[in-house]
Amino acid sequence: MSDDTIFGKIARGEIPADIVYEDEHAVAFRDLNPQAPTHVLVIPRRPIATLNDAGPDDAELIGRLFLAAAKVAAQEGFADDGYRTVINCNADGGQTVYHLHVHLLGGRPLQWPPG
Ligand code: IU
Repeated sequence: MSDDTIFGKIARGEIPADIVYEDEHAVAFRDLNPQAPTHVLVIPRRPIATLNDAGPDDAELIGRLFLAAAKVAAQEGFADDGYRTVINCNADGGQTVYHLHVHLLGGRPLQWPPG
């Protein structure tokens, strides 16, 4: 599957990002327009456009993205205080980049519900 999104380029190392964690399956980097003191995006190296495009074979990979987010939360020092992980899907979900990503937001109390 081809992936010409900016996140695909980051995953392949073609453009720089402020990477805070990476492994064989995932890359986590700081959001350029942070909505909290820490705002990190965790992406799979393998391109999946939206959560709707994930299939049963992606179940483990998606679990790994959330485990990576928890690792970054611990790294950033707010795991015990708390944080939020979220995947936006398609237009009404607010998705703007079509390479699946988990937002990790932390470092301040977060409001609920989101807008
Ligand atoms: P969304 O869930 O697709 O809306 O999230 C996209 C995020 O990617 C959003 O928070 C942007 O600020 C962020 N972002 C980025 O960090 N670097 C980029 O080059 C682009 C978007 I384009």
